[in-house]
Amino acid sequence: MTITITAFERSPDGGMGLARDTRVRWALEEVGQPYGVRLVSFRATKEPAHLRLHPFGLIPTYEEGDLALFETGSIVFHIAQRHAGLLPDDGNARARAITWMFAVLNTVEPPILELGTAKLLEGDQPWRAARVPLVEERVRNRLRQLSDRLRNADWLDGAFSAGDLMMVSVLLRLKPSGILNEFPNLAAYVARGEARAAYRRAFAAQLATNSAKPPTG
Ligand SMILES: N[C@@H](CCC(=O)N[C@@H](CS)C(=O)NCC(=O)O)C(=O)O
Repeated sequence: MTITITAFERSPDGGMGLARDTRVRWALEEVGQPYGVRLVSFRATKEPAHLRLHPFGLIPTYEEGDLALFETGSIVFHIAQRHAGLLPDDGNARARAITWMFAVLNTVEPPILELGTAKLLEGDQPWRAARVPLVEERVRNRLRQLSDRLRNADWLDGAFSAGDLMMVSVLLRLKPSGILNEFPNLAAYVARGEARAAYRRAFAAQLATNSAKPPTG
């Protein structure tokens, strides 16, 4: 069955791979599933045709036959359920890997997104100077906890899983801030994720779309 995902025709990051289609591309590459990409403009994501696929007018979406999904957590979980390579066979190990996926989206990603909002979207607000250090400290706190748990392990719980794929994807957002480098084991963990052949293929595919075009800001 053909898989089609959506991505921005011009990612605001100009090809840094931070748009969320990259994590879906990565998951599909890990399990060896070919996919097509329908590129959409920011405006098109707010129009009825796209809103039928994604009620909140965001990317990415995922279509496979008569199945249409949105939300990267759900999409990556679906891919991991359908194909071998992203979730362990053992029931308890599988449940733990899924727990990590939830932890990424509910506990780790929110303060990281908040930092992006405080720095970029609210960058011209009078409270920025006071707010950014507060949010940075919230991010640091989560990273400290994650760093303590990971210690010197390669991955979060045994073999690489969808939990790692989601965690690395979210931590990558912190690279420009420098905060990640305060935690050498996490920086090395992210580098291990980026070094995976499947990630490199996913990154290259999104870059091929975005590098020739100026960022839209
Ligand atoms: N929780 C959603 C977030 C999706 C999301 O925010 N996508 C961004 C691109 S990475 C987007 O479409 N932004 C456009 C907008 O905010 O209008 C997911 O994980 O799929």
